[in-house]
Amino acid sequence: MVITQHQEAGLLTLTLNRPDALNAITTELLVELGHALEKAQDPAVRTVLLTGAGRAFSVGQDLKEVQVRQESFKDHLRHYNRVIKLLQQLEKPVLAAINGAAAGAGFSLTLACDLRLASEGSFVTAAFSRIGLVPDSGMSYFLPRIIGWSKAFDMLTFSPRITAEEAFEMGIVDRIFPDDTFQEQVRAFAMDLAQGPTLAIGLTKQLLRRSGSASLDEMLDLEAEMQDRAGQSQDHQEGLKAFMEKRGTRFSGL
Ligand code: LHQ
Repeated sequence: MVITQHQEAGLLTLTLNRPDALNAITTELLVELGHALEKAQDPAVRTVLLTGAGRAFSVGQDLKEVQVRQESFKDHLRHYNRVIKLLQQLEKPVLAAINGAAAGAGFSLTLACDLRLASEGSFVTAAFSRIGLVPDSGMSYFLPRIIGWSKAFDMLTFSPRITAEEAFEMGIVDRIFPDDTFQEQVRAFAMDLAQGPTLAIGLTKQLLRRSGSASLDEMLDLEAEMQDRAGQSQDHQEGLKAFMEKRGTRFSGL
């Protein structure tokens, strides 16, 4: 298996598991990741964490595999695009834990997640321009939305290595944890999130996704629709009750 899966309470951790190849992405890896993300639609999964085994998150497309490819890049990219859409469509928070280098489509995978947690020593790089390619797997969509057009153009044109600290300052990375406690701190963060009001968080994610191309009128209508759904949830009842009783919440994600 090139994707390992571990479920603990509501937290599903998916690990890109080709550490000897710095988790370079193969078709097999994309197919397995797609299956795992489809299964993650199960309501018992309340948060998904995507990370890499060994010293890298992922160095992107396995450039050895792509040299012996049978299909066009356009055809090959359908495997990536499926995974990117699944990450976005999941109605629950999806975290990327960037434990080392995230390059090319490896970086794209992290951008399709809702939050990026980085280890101090990690870095990200677009990489595509260095081999004469254009960004893919959603990078040209997400990056300008996260950091703005000019900064995105700069990163995509020059492909510098952006340290975790620089990425944090640019808004690419949302949390940085020390290398030696990275795994424990990521786990604690993700477990905490998995016990949160994940139904409402999933609906919030949908709202943000739709706001990328909708008008204010459309968003106001959609907010009202989503608020209706959230308002009927057990989590809303629990939130209200906990507030009245002046105690902590025990959300179920239902
Ligand atoms: C690799 C790779 C790699 C194989 C390092 N493949 N071996 C999809 C499909 C269709 C069209 C094209 O687009 C795509 C999406 C893409 O992702 S295209 C972009 C692919 N990725 C890259 O171009 C990144 C290439 N790698 C690098 O720039 C560096 O390796 C980074 C900056 C990621 C890491 O640098 P270092 O930490 O200094 O490591 P290194 O460069 O020494 O690499 C270690 C080994 O890993 C080395 O092998 P070796 O046998 O010499 O130890 C590299 O050849 C190998 N490796 N990336 N993508």
